Amino acid sequence: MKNGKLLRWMKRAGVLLTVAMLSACGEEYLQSTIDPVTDFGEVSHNLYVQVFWWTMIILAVVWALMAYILIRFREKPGQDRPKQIHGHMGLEIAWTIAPAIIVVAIVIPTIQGVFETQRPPDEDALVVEVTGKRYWWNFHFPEQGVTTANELHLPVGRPISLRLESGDVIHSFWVPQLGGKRDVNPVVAVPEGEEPKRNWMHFTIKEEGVFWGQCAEFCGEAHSLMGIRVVAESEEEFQAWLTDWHTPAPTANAPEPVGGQADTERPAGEPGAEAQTAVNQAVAEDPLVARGREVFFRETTCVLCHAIQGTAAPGIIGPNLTRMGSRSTIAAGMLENTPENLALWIKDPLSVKPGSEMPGAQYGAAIAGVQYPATNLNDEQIQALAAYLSSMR
Ligand code: HEC
Ligand SMILES: [Cu+2]
Repeated sequence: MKNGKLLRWMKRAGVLLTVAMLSACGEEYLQSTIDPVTDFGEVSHNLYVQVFWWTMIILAVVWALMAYILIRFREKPGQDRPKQIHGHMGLEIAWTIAPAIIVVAIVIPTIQGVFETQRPPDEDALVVEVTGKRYWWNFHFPEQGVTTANELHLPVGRPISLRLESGDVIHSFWVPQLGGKRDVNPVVAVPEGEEPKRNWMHFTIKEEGVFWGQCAEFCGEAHSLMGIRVVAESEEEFQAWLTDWHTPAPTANAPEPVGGQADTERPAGEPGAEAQTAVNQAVAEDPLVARGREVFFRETTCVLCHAIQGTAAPGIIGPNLTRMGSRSTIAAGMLENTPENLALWIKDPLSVKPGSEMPGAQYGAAIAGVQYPATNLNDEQIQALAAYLSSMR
């Protein structure tokens, strides 16, 4: 390449690079590692910042030396061969000791950080048992008696300890703004009386917000589609969410016929009239929702795998669907939670998430070696199911 051509090419590349860099500004990054919101996240972020500045110092020193050498020792016209040297004790010592000091300066805070983030759980911490499964996340609050999936509500300003374990293969829990990745391992059997080894993760969240994460250990076909959302909210909002979870959504169960007189009208003023009004109001619910409830509990297999708190649905193979309508996404972050998308998911989950282990209308699924049949649902049943699940907010 001629010099002029090379220069033009470099100019163009420079412009492109600048445009690319500028266009990266101002975006919202859902999984940023450089914007920690917990003490745990800050430990690794501070380390990252320290190492960054060390490398910047090294870069500056190397470039400064290079510039000095290029100018100071450049060949001058008529110059003799420069003095030849072999080895320089002072230099050898300097370039051995300087990097050693830098390595020690990085190692000390690294080891401190490892111990700080691997400590035993705090006594008063809010414990959440996190179970990674192909390809979704189960979140169980043992003290609060709450089980939910994929969307984890947590309070800010309180120590939290996540106990990580896998229901099948190795996964890794990673919500970058909360902190580093941590392996989610299957629990290995131990002699009686011993506590099986599990990984923990401890942090206190400092900011409200929704923080996105992702399984970070290859676990199978839909590994990259195994998202996590952490909803960090105030203590009051978190308590309200717990209470909601324990209170069945108004549409979760069929309205109870009051006093066994559900279908006879009573004129106002007569005994039982008030109860009758209540029944009539309850019966006025969306017929599609009522139909969906009927399909869910009587016409298909959903309850084999899914539970809904406060109803007769007991399944534990798939995600707990309590207050499903209030989740913002479906299937570990794959779809926005709308009735249309729910219908799509129930009909044909593999079209949404290839590799998923939920059976569709036309095909079954194998979970842990057990084959579950296709649900064989028609579109009317599917629309109704979607309306029922959406109604539970
Ligand atoms: C054989 C067990 C099984 C059956 C039967 C089953 N599901 Fe699922 N379901 C799953 C699994 C496993 C997932 C998680 C899939 C994933 O995200 O990879 C799931 C996910 C879901 C989700 C998404 C939950 C979330 O947290 O986003 C909904 C909604 C759902 N199922 C509804 C239903 C309905 C309605 C039926 C009945 C027609 C049904 N499922 C039948 C196993 C099952
Ligand atoms: Cu994975």
